[in-house]
Amino acid sequence: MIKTALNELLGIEHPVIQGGMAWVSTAELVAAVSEAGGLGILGGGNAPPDYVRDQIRQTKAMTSKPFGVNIPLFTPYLDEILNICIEERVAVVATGAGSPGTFIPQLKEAGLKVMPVVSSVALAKRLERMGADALVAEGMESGGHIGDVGTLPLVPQVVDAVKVPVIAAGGIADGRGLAAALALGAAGIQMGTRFIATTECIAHQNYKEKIVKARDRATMTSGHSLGHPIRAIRNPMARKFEKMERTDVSEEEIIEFGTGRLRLAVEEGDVVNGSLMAGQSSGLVRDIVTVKEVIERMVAEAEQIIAGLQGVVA
Ligand code: TUI
Repeated sequence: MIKTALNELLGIEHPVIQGGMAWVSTAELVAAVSEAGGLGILGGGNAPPDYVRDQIRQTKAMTSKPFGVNIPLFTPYLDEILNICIEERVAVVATGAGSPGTFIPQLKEAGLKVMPVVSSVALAKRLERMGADALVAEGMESGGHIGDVGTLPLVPQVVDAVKVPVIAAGGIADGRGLAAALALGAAGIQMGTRFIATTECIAHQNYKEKIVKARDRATMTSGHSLGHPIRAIRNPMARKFEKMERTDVSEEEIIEFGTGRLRLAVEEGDVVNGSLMAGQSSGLVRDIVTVKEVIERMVAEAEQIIAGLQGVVA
């Protein structure tokens, strides 16, 4: 049993969170994670409000345990989705890709917990002041939209800067990562990539297999010139995107080229033209197993490591 401030704050058994992933973390995955004692988070992406409400209801039908909804701040439906989360009494609202400062009070008044993803100390401090209940400190090892600081230096700096529980994310896929995160002062971890390679995740089998086959240098970043770097598994699509950025293709054209690529990979399994967003932890993922097995293995491994470390102190 690994118990931190996070277990009580979120009403969960293990301090293990499944990061919200657009098109990937649907009701099936989210309910499985929450049922297994972690916290599942629905990926809002830029999906329309009806889709999000339907996913919330489907998740509720599969689990009575707490779960969250991730709202990326670039969604064109921000107000509607916030209202849906309040109406549906979702336990936790997670945010990403921007600052949720202005709407934290309305969510808290409605009794929801707010757990933003941050990739800098400055934003962590600002959001704690504005009422965030916990913060996910996400390093650039993560998949999808990323910041520019690595997990190992970012997490302890955020821990030093705030009092609320800090959740480490980016580069974590097993019990070694969980033990390391706790050693850095984190109250728990969040993983995305590891949860894609599970039987419950609805992502196409081709996507899951790409993660399992990936080794240490399998991912690359692109989108730096647009101000929104993205990490994904290196494939013809990612290479072409990066090349377009280095030539004089207009920003609009590049954005249009990239639109819909994640969904193409997740739903059609197109590993050539789709965007296989995944983190550097892909290299650590060796099998496709159930969510329960991922969590149980990880917690058992971390417990063993932590107990074994006693022997290192002379
Ligand atoms: O949000 C993510 N990762 C994502 S979102 C996403 S959806 C997408 N779909 C298609 C194309 C592109 C994206 C895929 N991956 N992670 C959380 C995260 N948030 N990482 C970094 C940040 C972040 C960055 C800047 C949070 C706040 C921030 O604030 C800037 C400011 O306003 O101060």
